[in-house]
Amino acid sequence: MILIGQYDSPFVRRVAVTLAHYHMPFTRNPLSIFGDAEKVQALNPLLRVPALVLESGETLIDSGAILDHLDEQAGPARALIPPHGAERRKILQAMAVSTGISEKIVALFFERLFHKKDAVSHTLEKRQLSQIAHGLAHLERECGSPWFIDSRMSQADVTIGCMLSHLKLRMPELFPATKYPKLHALSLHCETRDEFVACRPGEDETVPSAS
Ligand SMILES: N[C@@H](CCC(=O)N[C@@H](CS)C(=O)NCC(=O)O)C(=O)O
Repeated sequence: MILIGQYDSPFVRRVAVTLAHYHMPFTRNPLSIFGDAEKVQALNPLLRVPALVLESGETLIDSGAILDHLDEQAGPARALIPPHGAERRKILQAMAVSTGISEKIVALFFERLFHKKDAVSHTLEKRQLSQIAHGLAHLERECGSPWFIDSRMSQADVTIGCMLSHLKLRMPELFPATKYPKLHALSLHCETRDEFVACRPGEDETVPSAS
């Protein structure tokens, strides 16, 4: 399998961490959504990462759909999302909030990157900052210890861990330790795991300047 995309994307990274967790071998093509736009769009009409090229040559897009396939391959006993029940619902809800926060961080980052300071929409910026803060407060309230659902690592941890590392990379000022102590502990817990360490963004995996 070939994973397309850079590890500074929380969506790419959660797929990579999941592949590593399942010990599924893969290689990576760290195409940039900016520098390699034509190549990325040939794989995904939406010009987004991640994409995953399977052994069969089939290409999957969207991290949620890719994770669904990986869980199916791993089987219900190993899957990071249980096949049914209250735990499954709780994990899926946490993932929905977490990916929603990541979408807002990416949108806000691009809003600031591609506009001159006085051209940034402060109405939109205020709304996005509120969505991020309320999303984080919700996850902080719901978070267990040492994992999100207390006893065992799930896809909620992978997705939240990758969302938090991306937030710390792009806008650390939005994540004060005193305000979100449980999420800080969860992030540290995740980042000591082998599968997270194996998928840290390299120094060359950055977004280019807007010019
Ligand atoms: N729902 C998608 C979101 C993927 C996404 O937004 N990826 C970002 C990188 S962090 C991207 O490629 N953005 C480029 C764009 O939308 O123009 C997923 O889960 O894969």
